[in-house]
Amino acid sequence: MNRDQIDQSNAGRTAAHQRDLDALGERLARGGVDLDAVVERVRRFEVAIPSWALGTGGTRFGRFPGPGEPRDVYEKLQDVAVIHRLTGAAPRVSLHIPWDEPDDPERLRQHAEGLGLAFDAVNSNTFQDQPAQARSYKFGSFSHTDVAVREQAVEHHHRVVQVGETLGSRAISVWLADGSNYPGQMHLRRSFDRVLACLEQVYAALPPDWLLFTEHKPYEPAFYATVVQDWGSSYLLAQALGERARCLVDLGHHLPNTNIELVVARLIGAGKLGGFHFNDAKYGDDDLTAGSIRPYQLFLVFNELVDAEHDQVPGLQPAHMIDQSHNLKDPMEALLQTVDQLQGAYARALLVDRAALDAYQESNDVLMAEMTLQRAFQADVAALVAEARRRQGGALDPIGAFRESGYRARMARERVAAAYAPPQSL
Ligand code: PSV
Ligand code: MN
Repeated sequence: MNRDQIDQSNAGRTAAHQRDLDALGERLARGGVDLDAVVERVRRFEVAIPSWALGTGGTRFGRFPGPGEPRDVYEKLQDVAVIHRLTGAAPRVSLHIPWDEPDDPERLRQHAEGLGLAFDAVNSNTFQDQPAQARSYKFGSFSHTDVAVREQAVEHHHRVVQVGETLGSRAISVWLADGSNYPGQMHLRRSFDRVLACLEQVYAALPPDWLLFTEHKPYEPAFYATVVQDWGSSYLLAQALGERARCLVDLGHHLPNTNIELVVARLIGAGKLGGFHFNDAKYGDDDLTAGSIRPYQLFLVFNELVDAEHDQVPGLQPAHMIDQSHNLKDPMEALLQTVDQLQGAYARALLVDRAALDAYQESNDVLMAEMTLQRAFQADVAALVAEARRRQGGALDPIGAFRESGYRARMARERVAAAYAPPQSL
């Protein structure tokens, strides 16, 4: 994917785009909104691509790989570079270790740099056993009753941080599968204390400019009690660890009907919002494309972020990361669609008339307060987002340009389907 291909793809779309943009600009100006200022903020929006989302995911029933999928971490970076070129908004990769552990981290860092990419948070994995591993995580890692298992898990985290340092990462995301399937199996208080004690060791050994993110999840694989099951437990851990420990909100990690924007607001208020794993869900941790099932919820989450920015809440710089599993869509197309959805939700949140909303809230004008949000949510921001991408050197229509480029077909020829099977995403 080169400059010419993007320019060519944009050329045929420019005239119609300009007309749409002018119409939107005129409509926004009537409401006192400067289109250009909003475009500039959307232009600066960035999100990290997870190394585990470039290959087809799967369910426990099967996986249906597509042609031309990446076979190693270098090919994954090649795909991310294409996504970044098309969107101008995906300059970082979040690596899962050991799934995508590089043989030579320095070489991978240089390779990424050559592609215009860098590394976001590194992810640890103590939810699976690895081939040469001495002890099993079957009954937990940080919460395990056997101190030797806990030590092994802590050691793994030290290694992940070490790899991340070479890559230039500045954070580690810790999601633990630890939990129990049956009442009585696990001591509910002691298991939490053991997790905290292990995290304290990881936190104490972090480089001084690093953050530690704790990620909660209510169930799966543990079906009775997960140790870090909700934002309350995550907050307790982050609070006990210290200033550089924050909570990570994966949008798919909540029980049905949880008000996720309220969770986000609480964490912002407590100074503990570390970042996001963006995705969407209908039932559980479905890892679907962001905005595909509950677009209003995604908008309301961004509304909390923009509102906090507007109030200049100190120290708020949440990491934007995607965590999805693409079982049916071409993973690259699904990621292009996701970046667009996130930019769209952000753009709509920027259109909220905050002064009016404040006034309606103060005067208890329920209907107008709600309508102020809905007006922004219902705005057609496609041209605005396309313009932000164009100014970043990206494509007006990333999926159109991707299909026209024939990239996937070329990869299908070049990446001969060796026996490579990416790890099944959880
Ligand atoms: C767990 O379901 C999770 O959300 C964690 O972030 C893991 O790192 C990721 O999925 C693995 O697919
Ligand atoms: Mn996640």
